Amino acid sequence: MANPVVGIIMGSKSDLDVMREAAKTLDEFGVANEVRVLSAHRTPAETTDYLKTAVARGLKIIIAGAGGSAHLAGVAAAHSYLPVLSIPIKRDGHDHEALFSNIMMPPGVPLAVMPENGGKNTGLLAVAILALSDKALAKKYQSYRQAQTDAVKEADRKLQAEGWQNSQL
Ligand code: RP5
Repeated sequence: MANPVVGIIMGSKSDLDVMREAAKTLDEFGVANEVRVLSAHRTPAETTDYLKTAVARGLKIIIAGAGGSAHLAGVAAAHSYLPVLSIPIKRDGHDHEALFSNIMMPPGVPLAVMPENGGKNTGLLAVAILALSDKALAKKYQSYRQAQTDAVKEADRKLQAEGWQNSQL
């Protein structure tokens, strides 16, 4: 995508199912993004280079997803002054090690740690941050949020009208 403002990086191709939700969400809001597989431990040189050039290339936010010991988000925060939103990848048969690793960042280098496998909400948070300085994007984001409010109010209105015993909600 031309002139990306959000860089989405993941430690392995096996993280893609989660990370594509972030990319899809950004696409839906028309936020230019790029998606890369960059591993903190398997491709450290490429990862470092990507992060060190991120600001010069116009990126404003990094979204980083990794599982296991999940170093990638911390490395991203170390090599760039950009805000880093971390998605801890929770794999089947594994525990919460990525989440715990990410939330244990010592004071001084912040990570915004999102829900495990929370690709969609992480994309939305990136939209909300960018919307602070983009009125058109802010309008879209507000409409998106309002649509959810309207849907819940409509569901409640129907429930009250039909009664929970009969409702096909
Ligand atoms: C991490 O290890 C990756 O982010 C991935 O979540 C996990 C497993 O990687 P693969 O062995 O599936 O490549 O570095």
